[in-house]
Amino acid sequence: MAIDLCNKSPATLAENAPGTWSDALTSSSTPPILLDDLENEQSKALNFAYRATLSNVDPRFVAGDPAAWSSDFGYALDRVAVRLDNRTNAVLREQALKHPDPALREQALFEYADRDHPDAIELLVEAVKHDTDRQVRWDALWAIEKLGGPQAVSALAGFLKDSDPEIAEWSKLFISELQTGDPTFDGRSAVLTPGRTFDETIFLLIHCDLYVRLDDSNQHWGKISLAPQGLARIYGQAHACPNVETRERKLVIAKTIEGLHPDGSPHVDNYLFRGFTDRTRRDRGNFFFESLVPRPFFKSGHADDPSEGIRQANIGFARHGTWYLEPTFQIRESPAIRYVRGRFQGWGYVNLARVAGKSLEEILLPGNGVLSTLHDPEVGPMTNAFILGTFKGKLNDWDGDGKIDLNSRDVFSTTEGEIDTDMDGVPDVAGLTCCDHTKHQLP
Ligand SMILES: [Ca+2]
Ligand SMILES: [Ca+2]
Repeated sequence: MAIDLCNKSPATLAENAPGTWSDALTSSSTPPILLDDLENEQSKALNFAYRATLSNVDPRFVAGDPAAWSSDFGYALDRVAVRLDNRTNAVLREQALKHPDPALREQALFEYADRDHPDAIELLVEAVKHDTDRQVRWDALWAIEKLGGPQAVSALAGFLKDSDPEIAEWSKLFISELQTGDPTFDGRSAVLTPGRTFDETIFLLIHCDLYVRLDDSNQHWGKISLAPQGLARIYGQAHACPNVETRERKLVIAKTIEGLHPDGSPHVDNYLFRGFTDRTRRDRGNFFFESLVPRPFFKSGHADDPSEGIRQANIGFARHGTWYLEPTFQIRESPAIRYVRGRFQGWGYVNLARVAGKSLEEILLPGNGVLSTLHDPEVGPMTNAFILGTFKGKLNDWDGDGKIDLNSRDVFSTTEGEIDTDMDGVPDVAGLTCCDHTKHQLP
């Protein structure tokens, strides 16, 4: 979450003197959108009327109840937590562009951006320009959006005509979010893959901060910021899998970890969420969803490693945000979700003995971190990480035929979140939502 605070403090703004939005955006490829040009709903959603007041009045006039605006636990922890990644800035810059592993290049980029250095956008632009991995490229674009401001809009504009249509569309989308709060998309058409369990399989980019309680005093906190590919490697790559008829109250997040099972098969870990969705607007839905799933908790802190014991526990997780519908993509006469964004929060266990003194290469391993719960007599006291972050997902053209693929991604889940390896809609084992570790144990 801290990267979302970067570049926005009064001190930073005073020092970098951004001037006016229209003076800062002079390129014809990204003409400035003025406040007066925003739709009423957009400026309301961005709370501009409130923020614009802040510079002119004593803040106490507009503050009111601090319970409503200064209770963000993540931001409170961010102020006091020490970085567990202690690489120097020079090492980060080097690894961001040159590390052979794309997940570690990306991790270095996000860590550098999280430190709020003035040249962070420059470094991210270098990566988007030259990296050979498209995920590093679109994740770096997202980090630029998080840093925000007109400098970010100008940087993103450099990729509007990228030869990779997803890079070009992400740039367009992020620019629009920074200028108006709402996404915009390109004009491609979409296709449905027949015979799939889900109407849509939306690949999610997830960024999070793990705040680790380092001892019982509650006075020492560590922070690990995970970029999307590093998070996917440890906890699994997630896809949101909505079906039109049920999406406003029920959703499967299908997750797979690669490289965990000795036989090379993906480790499947599916989460069924339920919740509320506000549908007062035709073009979008605001949602708050929660999951509560039975899981074997590995006391080693490593998925599938039973060496320190296992406890069956119920793991909770919350996600909330907004999805946007695309009227030109129709599924059974309803518009498809083209884009989703939001925040999530959960609990985890980091085995500190297992990560202490290790390099990031040794920590960023498949399954090397587990989700947890506070509501279990054995697992609860071990829980030491508060996990919170943001996610974004848009539909992509995955096979490069020029058409956006609504549901072509392989996700191994039934509509109830049960594992379905052959994707025929029938579960492998009724009620089983996470791979059985006794069949896939680590060597
Ligand atoms: Ca396609
Ligand atoms: Ca099946």
